Amino acid sequence: MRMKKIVLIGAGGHARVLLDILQDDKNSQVCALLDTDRDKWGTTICNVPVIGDDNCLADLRRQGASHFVVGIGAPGQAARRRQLFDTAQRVGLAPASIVHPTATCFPSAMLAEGVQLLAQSAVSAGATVQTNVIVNTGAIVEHDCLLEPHVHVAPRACLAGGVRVGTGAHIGLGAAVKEDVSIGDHSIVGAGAVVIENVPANTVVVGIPAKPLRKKEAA
Ligand code: JB2
Repeated sequence: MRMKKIVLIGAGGHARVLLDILQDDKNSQVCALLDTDRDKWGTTICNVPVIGDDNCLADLRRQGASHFVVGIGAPGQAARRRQLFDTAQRVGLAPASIVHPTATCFPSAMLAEGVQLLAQSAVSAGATVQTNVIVNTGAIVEHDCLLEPHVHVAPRACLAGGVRVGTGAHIGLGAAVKEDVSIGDHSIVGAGAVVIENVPANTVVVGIPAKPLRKKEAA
C-alpha cells in the first residue's frame, strides 16, 4: 500500500490522540499539523511541526501531501469540523480514516471516508457511519444505527440498535440512547443523559430521562 502523507488539522487534545494512532500505523506519515493559534506555530508535537493555519493546506498539497484528518472534536464544533472537511477536500486532499487497532467494526457495518473509530469503540452489524464521524474511546454503536456526517459520539456513550443521529449532532460523554430513537440534526445530548424519545433538530437535551434544556442556533 502507498504511504499516506497526512495533514492533521488542529493541534489540541483530539489531534494528540489521533497523532498517536497515526504514528503507530506504518502506512501513514503525518507531515504537518495546522492550528489557528499562532502561539503553536513553530512548535512540535511528537516530532511533527505545527507549521501554520489552514491557509497552508493548498501549499502542502502542492508539496506532496495526499490526505487530511480533521483533528478537532470539542462539543459544539461540528460546523467547524464540516467546514474544515470541505476546505481540505477542495484543495485536492483525500480524507483519511482512522481505525484504532482495538476498535471493533462488524463486517456488515458501513464506514464512509474520513471516519474516526477510537480505542475500544464498537460499531455493530448493519450500522452506517458516514463521513467525518467520530466514534470516540469506548463508545458503542449498536446494530443498524445510522450516524450522519460530522456526528461525534463521545467516550463511553452507547447507542442502542436502530438509533439515527442526524448531521453534526453530538452525543455526550457516557450518554445512552434507547433503541430506534432519532436524534435531530445539530442537536446535543448532554453528558450522562438517557434519551428515550426522539430529539428534534437544533436542541440541547440533558438528564434522565433526557429533556430539552434549550434550542440552539441552526448550524
Ligand atoms: O479552524 C480551525 C481551528 N479551530 C480551532 N483550524 C485549525 N487548524 N485549528 C483550529 N483550532 C485549534 O484546535 C485551536 O486553536 C486548538 O489548538 C485546537 C483545539 O484544541 P482543544 O484541545 O481545545 O480541543 P480538541 O477539539 O482538540 O479536543 C476536544 O475534544 C476532544 C474530543 C477536548 O474537549 C478533548 O478533551 C476531547 N477529547
